[in-house]
Amino acid sequence: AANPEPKPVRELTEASPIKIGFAQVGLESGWRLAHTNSVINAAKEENIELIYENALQKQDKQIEFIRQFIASKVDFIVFSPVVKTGWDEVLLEAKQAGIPVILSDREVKVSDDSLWTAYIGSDFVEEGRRAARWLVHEIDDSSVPVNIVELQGTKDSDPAVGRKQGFEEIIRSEPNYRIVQSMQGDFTLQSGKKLMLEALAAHGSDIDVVYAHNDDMALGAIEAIEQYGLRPGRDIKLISIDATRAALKALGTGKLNFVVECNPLLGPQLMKAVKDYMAGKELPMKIITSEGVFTQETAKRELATREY
Ligand code: GZL
Repeated sequence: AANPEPKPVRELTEASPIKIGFAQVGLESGWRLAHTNSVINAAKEENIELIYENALQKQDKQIEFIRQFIASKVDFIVFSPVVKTGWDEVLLEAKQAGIPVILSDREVKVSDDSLWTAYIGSDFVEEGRRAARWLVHEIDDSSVPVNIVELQGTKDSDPAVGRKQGFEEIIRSEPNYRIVQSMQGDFTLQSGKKLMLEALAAHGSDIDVVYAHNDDMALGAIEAIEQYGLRPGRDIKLISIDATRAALKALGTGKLNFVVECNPLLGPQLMKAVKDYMAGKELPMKIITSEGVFTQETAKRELATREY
């Protein structure tokens, strides 16, 4: 038999539009601000009521907000989990309340994947691979030692775990590459600067490359390298991920060497998924956004049109 006609989840009226509870992870980076704005603007476009809460990168606050959304009987819970684990209990409460959960940007690791309905975001492992592939291609010499400092994003977060894994997967086959120091940051400019000052104190000009899990930490590292008296982008190469305007500008001035894009404009795809679900349509479990890379040559052209 043909697929049965999708049956709307409930009647939608002017007085009772779709209501989403959005427990945002924080406001830690330029990328996060663009992500938040994309979700808020897309909800407005679709006349969807969005309750936005900022959890300041604290898991217990995200859980608290999710419980508030369950109590106020929203139609959907949307969040970007600050870390991968520790969500089973509260997501079971959402499931028992019959409220679907959509993961926007980051994934969770739970015992039962029916606890979340869909994931919209990036392939973080591939982002890490792209960063390393460029470096290997750029250096193109297996005889010189390449000493790398890695600035990691929030511990146990989906992007930090994936970006580390992808980068290591590629440099593993390069015997002259070494991560001389891998440091725990939190995706903020301040953490990038602080960690880079420590790395410079320990290794100084032996550092050839900095691999930062996001632009804000790379921009902090640039400040530290200049404060130390070296030239970022020349004495030490820098690679970062996100591709915010600030990073593209640093590419344009030669202080960054390569940037892998991570697309924060997930709002429209999220609202489409919400409307499809309410119309009774099946949602794909994962919707991976398309994203590219930028070099010093391509940064300037991109800056002319980039909205974040
Ligand atoms: C990636 C996102 C990361 C960004 C950071 O999808 O979760 O969190 O790379 C942000 O800038 O803090």
